[in-house]
Amino acid sequence: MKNIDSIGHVTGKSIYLDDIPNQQGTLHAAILGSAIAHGKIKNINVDEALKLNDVVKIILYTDIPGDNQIGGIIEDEPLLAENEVHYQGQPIAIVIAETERIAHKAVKLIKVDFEEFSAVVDPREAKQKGLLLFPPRTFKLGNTDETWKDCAHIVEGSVEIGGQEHMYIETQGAYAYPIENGYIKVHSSTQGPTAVQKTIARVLGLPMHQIEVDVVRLGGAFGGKEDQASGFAAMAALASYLLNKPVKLTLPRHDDMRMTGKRHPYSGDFKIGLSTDLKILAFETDLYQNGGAASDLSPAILERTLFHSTGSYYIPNTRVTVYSCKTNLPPNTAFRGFGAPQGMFAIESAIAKAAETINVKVIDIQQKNLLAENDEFQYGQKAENANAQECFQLVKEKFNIESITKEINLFNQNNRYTKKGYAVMPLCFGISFTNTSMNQARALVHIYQDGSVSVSTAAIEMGQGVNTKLAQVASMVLGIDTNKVKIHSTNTSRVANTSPTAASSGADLNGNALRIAANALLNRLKEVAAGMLKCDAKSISINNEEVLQNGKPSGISWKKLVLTAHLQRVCLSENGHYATPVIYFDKTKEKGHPFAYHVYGTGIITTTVDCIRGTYKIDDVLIVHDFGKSINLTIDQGQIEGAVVQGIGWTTMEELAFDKNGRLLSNSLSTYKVPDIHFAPNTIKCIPLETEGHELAVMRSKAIGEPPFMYGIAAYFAIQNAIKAYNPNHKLKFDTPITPEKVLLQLYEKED
Ligand code: LUZ
Ligand code: MOS
Repeated sequence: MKNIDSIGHVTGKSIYLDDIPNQQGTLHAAILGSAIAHGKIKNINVDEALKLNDVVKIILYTDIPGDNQIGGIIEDEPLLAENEVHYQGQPIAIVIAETERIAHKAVKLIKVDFEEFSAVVDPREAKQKGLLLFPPRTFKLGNTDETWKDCAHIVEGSVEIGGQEHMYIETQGAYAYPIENGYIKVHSSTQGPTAVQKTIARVLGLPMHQIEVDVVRLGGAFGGKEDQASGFAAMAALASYLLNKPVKLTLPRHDDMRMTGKRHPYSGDFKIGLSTDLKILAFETDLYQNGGAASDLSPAILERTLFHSTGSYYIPNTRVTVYSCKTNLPPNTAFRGFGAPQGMFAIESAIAKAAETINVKVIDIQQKNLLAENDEFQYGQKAENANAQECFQLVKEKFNIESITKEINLFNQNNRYTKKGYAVMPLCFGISFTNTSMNQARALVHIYQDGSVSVSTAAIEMGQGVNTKLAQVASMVLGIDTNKVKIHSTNTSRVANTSPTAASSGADLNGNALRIAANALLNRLKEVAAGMLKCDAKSISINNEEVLQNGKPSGISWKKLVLTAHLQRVCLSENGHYATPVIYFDKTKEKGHPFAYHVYGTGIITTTVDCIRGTYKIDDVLIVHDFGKSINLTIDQGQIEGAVVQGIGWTTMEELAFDKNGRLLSNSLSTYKVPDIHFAPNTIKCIPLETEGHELAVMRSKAIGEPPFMYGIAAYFAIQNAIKAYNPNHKLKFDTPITPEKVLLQLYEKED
């Protein structure tokens, strides 16, 4: 089935936030962000700005009627700066004007006197100075201290892992307007409508039921709108509330890049110990998460790093600690993978360095240590339906890794200034919010008397195709065509207390809630049909919009059945609730069963490096991936392609640059390069692993959003291997992103 949005998207008819027609009298907002990364605000002078025609109001923190606080997990983030600023771009004031242009012009006329303090941008430095956002956490399995003596090889090293700009096509924004009696409606480009509703209620000092948040779809999010949309929506709502007028806020790209947090850069140190036969016996790592100036989602992201710090491997003795370091960068936040990519890069680095030191093949260490059934993770859960080894073996066979190796070696012998390399990345990603309470969802389903069906859930459509999957679930359960099903906007008045659409779990959680609601309706309709046919409801089924009795056509259509039910005063609406069973986590012991299931896969990436220029081309991405029983392989393969390219971008070309004063240098698309179609790999081939899927995955179709991002890690090591082919002195480096500039330096580095 095609993505139900495909026609709308290619004809430009799909509605995004900015396509919502402005009401008469709509005002526009622009934000004054701090010019410096750290300092004291001595004075703010708005006189010149206010003199400008069509400027309506300038809002400071003193205008906030409720709490000046937007911290979602920890209360450490003001909506508008009070007396200090902690990152460049930190919102200080909101200008409201008749037009967007005037609002931005007025922003430039506001004068702020600062006393500038020195900034900290490096997490290791922050850690040394005792600047932590919250206490560190440690996960342990076995006993590393007692194991080192048994290791034949012990290798140590460190990693520097870069962050990543989300670069959603649609920037942050919101449109807020008063309805009546203090009730405010807000359209927000958010993954978390309830987070937006809650934040606005808090900032305005209102109960949540005075605020309705509605989301049709987003032009991309990638985690950047899980939490950070809330502040911007609160600014639009605050202005609307104070002025009793509709207010629109759309961040220009430049503001968005300066003001919003990104994927966390991490620094880290590792120590890995192996036996003579290449079994990893012990692994220790200390990771320093660059949290930025406020906690945001960092506590949850830190947790996912801990969960995934051993990658797809079973390591009987493990000790991992992650510190969340407070720096003068925008608060870093959720980004596809949510801390897992950084953890996995660290373990892959440790394995690569061990292979280099012992002088064996990386894939031999990888394959020897892959998770097997019932292996215990450092968080207590056991691997079930562990497909790690199967995926790895299949990749080797299906894509003939021996011939890839031979071809690359031959190429490298025959080409002096062009070198190829490849690397393999096995994947194991846990599905569920690591915060157990977030794993719940509701779906409101109405069957109208003409037989058409309306569905509302908490799922946000952000281009990933969740609405298409939801329509398929309703269609599969009710036995009707997908064109009978309309997936409506996500709205806090229809579906309340929503978890954000995140953690790859949007389709699982909302799809299961929908399945439950649709099943309840189906059972009611079966009773009605049984009454009409004077038979047992057990003999009734619905298929192709026809009522079947014992599998044979009964002559009753779906339409007729629905109308009859309505005339018999049977309720044709249902609210389904789903809470993932089985999962729990005990933070006092750091043990539990946090994930409903794991997604497995293995990817190979090959690359060609131009050894004169330092540039490179990603050639092929070859994957075996465990989709379970995919209900929409077209959408899932699309997610593989997008995630892989984004993952490659993260490890290769996307370089966030801050100066030592914490000012963002890579603040536009000309200085922050993201993959385009020319950079994208020549081929991305993905073979689905044949499995039965998992019962906790929606219709046994496994979660897809984040896991394939991490295949991109292979691009980094592929390039390292190509550099090694050119420069025999090269010692592996673990410093992402591996930009062409770094490649060039490493190609010609003499000694380490
Ligand atoms: N968001 C969140 C996430 O709040 N908790 C998670 O565990 C998570 N995992 C991945 C992506 N977003
Ligand atoms: Mo996310 S990183 O919002 O699943």
